[in-house]
Amino acid sequence: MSNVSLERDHSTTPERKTHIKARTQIPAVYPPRFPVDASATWHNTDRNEYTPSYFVTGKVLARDTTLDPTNPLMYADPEDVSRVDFTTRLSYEGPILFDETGLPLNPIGPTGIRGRGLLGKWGPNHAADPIVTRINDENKLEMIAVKRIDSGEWAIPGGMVDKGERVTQTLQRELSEESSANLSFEKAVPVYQGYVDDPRNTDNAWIETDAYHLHIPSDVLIQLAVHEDATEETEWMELREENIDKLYASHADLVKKAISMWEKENHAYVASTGEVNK
Ligand code: RP5
Repeated sequence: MSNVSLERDHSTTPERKTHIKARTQIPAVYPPRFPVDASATWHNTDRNEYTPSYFVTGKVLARDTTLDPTNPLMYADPEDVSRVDFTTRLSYEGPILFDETGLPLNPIGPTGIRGRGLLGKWGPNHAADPIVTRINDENKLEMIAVKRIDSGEWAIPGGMVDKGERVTQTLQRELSEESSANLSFEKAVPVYQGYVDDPRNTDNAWIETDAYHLHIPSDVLIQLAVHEDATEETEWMELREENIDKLYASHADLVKKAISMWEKENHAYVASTGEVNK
């Protein structure tokens, strides 16, 4: 264990990340979250008054890699956190902090639920998000989007980084599994690395992502289709403001950042209707 200090106080630093869904939303199987104020940090939370439920799903416990180390379907840490080697676990948010019982602490602050919930790893759970855009026949910017089975929300076709996988491989694999599109991300533009405001996050397990943007020429033929049990629907979604704002977790922020970088690079302007002006 590398650090037990709780001195970092994100509430007063300008880089405090969005932490709304991780405090106020829950997947259907979670117990209610203990109420947590928007300004709450580990620094200013009274541990005697803060008494959230502890929750981990049966699926996470059953997928413990130590139960069957050679089985590729196993992805979760053991429930006993003292068996996890945190020296090799990277968080993009800085050194991982721990509470007095050895549980890693969400780098942005309390979430109102302890344990891992639906997340397999104690601490950061690494994901990758492929933002694929093109300009459609109506001169509007559009993105490959998927409708998630768990929440019914539209999202970037992202997913978790598998053990030993490079992020560019995850981007290609997840896009293909969720939308059938097969594209290389070797030349994609890095957009964001860090904490994601995901409704599955807990005090002790959270998602961090690597988001990349790939803008493809309009004449590249791409057939979209849902395959595997990953998503309900997939489509080219026009990047109108109201579509972007409804995206899952932190995806609206990721897409907005990708658009703004693309505008600068291409001396272009994308209107709130998605229309591209060069
Ligand atoms: C989000 O969860 C990430 O941005 C990524 O898109 C996604 C990964 O989880 P799964 O799609 O694998 O459930 O927070």
